[in-house]
Amino acid sequence: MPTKSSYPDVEIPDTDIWGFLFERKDRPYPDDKVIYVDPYTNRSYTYAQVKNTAVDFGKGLKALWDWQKGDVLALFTPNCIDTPSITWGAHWAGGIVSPANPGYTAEELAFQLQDSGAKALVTQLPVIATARKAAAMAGIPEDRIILIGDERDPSLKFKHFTSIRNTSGATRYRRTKANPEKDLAFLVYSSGTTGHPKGVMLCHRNIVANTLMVAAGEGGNMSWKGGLDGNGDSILAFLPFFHIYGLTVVIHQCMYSGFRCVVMPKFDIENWCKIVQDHRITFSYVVPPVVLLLSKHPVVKKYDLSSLRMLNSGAAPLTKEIVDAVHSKLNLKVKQGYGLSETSPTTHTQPWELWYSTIGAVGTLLPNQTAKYMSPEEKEVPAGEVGELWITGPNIFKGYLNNPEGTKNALTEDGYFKTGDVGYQDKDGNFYITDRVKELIKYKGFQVPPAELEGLLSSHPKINDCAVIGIYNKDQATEVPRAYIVPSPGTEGGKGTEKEIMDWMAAKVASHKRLRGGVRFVDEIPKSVSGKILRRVLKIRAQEEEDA
Ligand code: 4UW
Repeated sequence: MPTKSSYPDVEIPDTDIWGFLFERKDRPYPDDKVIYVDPYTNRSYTYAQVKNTAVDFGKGLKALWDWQKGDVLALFTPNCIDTPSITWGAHWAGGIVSPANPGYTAEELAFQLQDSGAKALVTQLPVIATARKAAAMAGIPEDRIILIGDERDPSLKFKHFTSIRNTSGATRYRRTKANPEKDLAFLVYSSGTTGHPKGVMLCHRNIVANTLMVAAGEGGNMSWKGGLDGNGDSILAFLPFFHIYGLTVVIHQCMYSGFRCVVMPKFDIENWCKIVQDHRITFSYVVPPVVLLLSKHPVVKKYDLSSLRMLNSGAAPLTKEIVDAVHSKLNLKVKQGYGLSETSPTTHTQPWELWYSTIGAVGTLLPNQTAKYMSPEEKEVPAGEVGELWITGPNIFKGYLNNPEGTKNALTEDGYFKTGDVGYQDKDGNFYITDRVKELIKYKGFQVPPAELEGLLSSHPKINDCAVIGIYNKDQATEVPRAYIVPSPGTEGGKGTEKEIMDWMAAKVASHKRLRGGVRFVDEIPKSVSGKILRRVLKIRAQEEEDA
């Protein structure tokens, strides 16, 4: 029998994201509540400022480029407190937002711009060179590149979004309402269970539902008011806003619930600790390598982290040893959550009171969802036994953009999404993730699609055949990609060729996709009769090497 969430269902209002955040009757906090704060400049946005900025930006989009329902605005920027207003401004104008990793190469960004059909691109000066190159490759005119952040373009070639707000004649435009179920709000990119990045189509209702589901999962433990210094709960947000975890769980949740959100453009351990101390941060969403760093980095002891009430780790497996280490050393509590881009994202989170008693679990199923575990033959396995996790609920995506086959493989006719993750459930409804059946590698929470790296490697003249797998690196609490390579005839496998290949790849991909697990030369790549790479065989081989 499939498991229904033990939470009561939450009521999902029949509105788009704009209506949900900015037209609601039950907003508990006032207009002047500060929501987004830049800790380096102290620039900030209140609720009312976000709303007004978003409306002005949306009007500017309509006036300047005749923005229509379904037009795509791409974002290519490190975390910035302007991002929420830009995002909701595009929604106000009826648009779809497609955020990209600011570490991408021009080729990687151009792929997303083309695939999503982006009409304009928002970026910041430090990454403008890549943005320009990619825009040119994707056919986006330079005058559709918009800057956000504190820096202005001294040559005035690129418009800052604040000037778009003031486009003449813009005031006459009205909001374009989205159909919550039919109209897309976001196109985020994920490799899914196989292959190259795909556009994950998330509609307005997906995000509205998941924001409410996460609020229910936090179980009333957080508040917009009171607390240590009268700011209510303060969240430290360094997880990238282009990734679904930062996008929904941080940006949308803070706005919905009225939490103060202190935004770091980039993670570094010392600044993270300093900001926790100076801003009396009460909660932070993290990934396992950050929890590990907290447990062992000497700089941590210099700061007062006592305001932290809870950390929430997700995006990759977190071990009990790491949770214990950080708790015994710093008295910090860490609970887990789990989710995927395709589930908007959060499907599970550990209830606060169970953070230690169910350590190792990714949590209980959030409201409005049903889940089951399936055998490789797609038969449901009995409760408690290991299988692939399938989930259904209002947070399940609408399919992959222009990819009916990928969509058909991922979604069943009765609405279940096949996560590609393997695990089991205990008798109390706590879910555990133990393995993956999909190809994905996760480096510090970032997706690395092996097929993409294999495609690139295959074009190298010294490589005859190859396969890429993830190797767990205990010292960094993350998987790292490793390539197994059959050299071309006449090519010597060895240190020189290894370095040559690693450097060649490093120049072609974003930093998180580099072959940090090294290169191994082999005579043959193990494959099934149908030619599919047997990654499990390589994983066992890697484990044997490790143990030797
Ligand atoms: N344990 C083991 C986990 C875990 C995990 C994810 O890049 P995506 O598509 O999406 C994410 C989303 C992470 C996330 C969302 C909401 C949330 O509350 C939370 O909690 C803290 C985390 O990473 O990758 C999805 C894949 O990432 C793996 C798993 O393989 C999944 O299919 N993954 N969380 N706690 N593995």
